[in-house]
Amino acid sequence: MLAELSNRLQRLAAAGLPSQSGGGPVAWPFSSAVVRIGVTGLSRAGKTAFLTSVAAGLLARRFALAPVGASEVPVFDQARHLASLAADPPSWPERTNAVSLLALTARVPRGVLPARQLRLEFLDYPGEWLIDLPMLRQPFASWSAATLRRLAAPETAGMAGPFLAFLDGVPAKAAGDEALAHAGARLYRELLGRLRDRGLAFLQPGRHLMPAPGPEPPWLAFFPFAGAGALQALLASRYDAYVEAVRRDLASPLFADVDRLVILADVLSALHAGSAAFADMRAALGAASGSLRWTFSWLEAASALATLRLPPRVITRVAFAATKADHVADRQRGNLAALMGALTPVPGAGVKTGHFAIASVRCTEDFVWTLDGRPVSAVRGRVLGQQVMTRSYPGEVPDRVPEADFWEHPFLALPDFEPMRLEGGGRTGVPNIGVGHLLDFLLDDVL
Ligand SMILES: Nc1nc2c(ncn2[C@@H]2O[C@H](COP(=O)(O)OP(=O)(O)O)[C@@H](O)[C@H]2O)c(=O)[nH]1
Ligand SMILES: [Mg+2]
Repeated sequence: MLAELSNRLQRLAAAGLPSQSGGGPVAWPFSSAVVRIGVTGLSRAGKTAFLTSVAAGLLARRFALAPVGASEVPVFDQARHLASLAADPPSWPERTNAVSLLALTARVPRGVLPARQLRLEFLDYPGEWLIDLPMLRQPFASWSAATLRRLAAPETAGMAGPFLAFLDGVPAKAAGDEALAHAGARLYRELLGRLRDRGLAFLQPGRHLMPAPGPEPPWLAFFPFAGAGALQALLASRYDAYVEAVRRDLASPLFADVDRLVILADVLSALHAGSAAFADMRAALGAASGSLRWTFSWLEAASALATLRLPPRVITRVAFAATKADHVADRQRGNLAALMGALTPVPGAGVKTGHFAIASVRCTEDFVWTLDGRPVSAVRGRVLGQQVMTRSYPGEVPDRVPEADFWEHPFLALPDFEPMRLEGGGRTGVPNIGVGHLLDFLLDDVL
């Protein structure tokens, strides 16, 4: 316990740097420091591509992959992901699930002081799990009411048919029957999967879509229900257990030690998916950003003291990044970053916030395309499995949340581009847009 406490104290002192003073270099008394960066975003937002590119870039400088010790989090498989990108023809890293950890170290020179051992830990954390944050402040009854209200909206009501029909057949005072609970949970989970495939993002509970590793706990078998009998009580108790697990997760060293955060979102695909999906992504980003405000209650602070553990560190820097920005030309990327800014809530004072448009793994080059006699800034690249170059101009990226008339002209689908060929197996890094800029923002005080 004491060793753990002193360990955490040392980490706090060494790495929990800027915030209060508004940033700026801090004199570090210790000869080693650990900085943990959470990288989050919904499935397909581009987390794996981002981490692969970041790691390749840092490895090409003075960093080395570090052992992760006795960590219980699976290791981010950098070598395999980079090998996919370096293959001929290049392919995208395989889909990954749940959490993983990438650790890198370097000796950082410090002028007259002795060089310091810096350890960067990047935590690949599913955004689906952060979308559960608002549930922490909602009892089962109000969560159910809000969720059922959203499902009844015209955009989703059609897809929700089987689940809503099931609910219609269940009496409000139904008995707490296990088979019924499971049938409802299964229908609800299938519905969440369909809504996700439609491009919707604000889907709770997130662990239905992105289960934690290991056997499924029985309390996952719940669904929104507005009744008032034994079934309602059973579902409510499961909901409470679920929320408790979310709370534990956030307070665990895994997430609680994160002091910087990168939130990735595929904003361009949301523009293509249409206004409902776009509004939904905005709600999801708002929910996930709740983690920035995550602070311990007094009760938790007291119990932290009692167990000699420090309350979690506060997140001091956050980068919101729109990914896959190589789908639009350079001229549009400023708008994309501005749009990302318009979509994300302003965190509290003391949090340094930046908005970016990045491509972790660049696939295209810019070129001027003459469409209907008018020159437009477009991009071209090789589509997966094809030999010829494909041109693409999905549309004009708005620099703010679009007005209703924007949706009258569809924003086109993004082609599945193949990554650019890597030189030397990626040993000199991965061609990208804006990743270095983002890292400077995130780590300029420690690098
Ligand atoms: N054009 C382009 N596509 C990207 C980029 N990053 C990711 N993608 C695409 O998005 C998919 C999902 O990315 P991935 O990193 O696996 O997302 P994750 O589920 O958040 O880990 C990839 O397979 C690519 O097709 C990028 O920088 N440019
Ligand atoms: Mg992944």
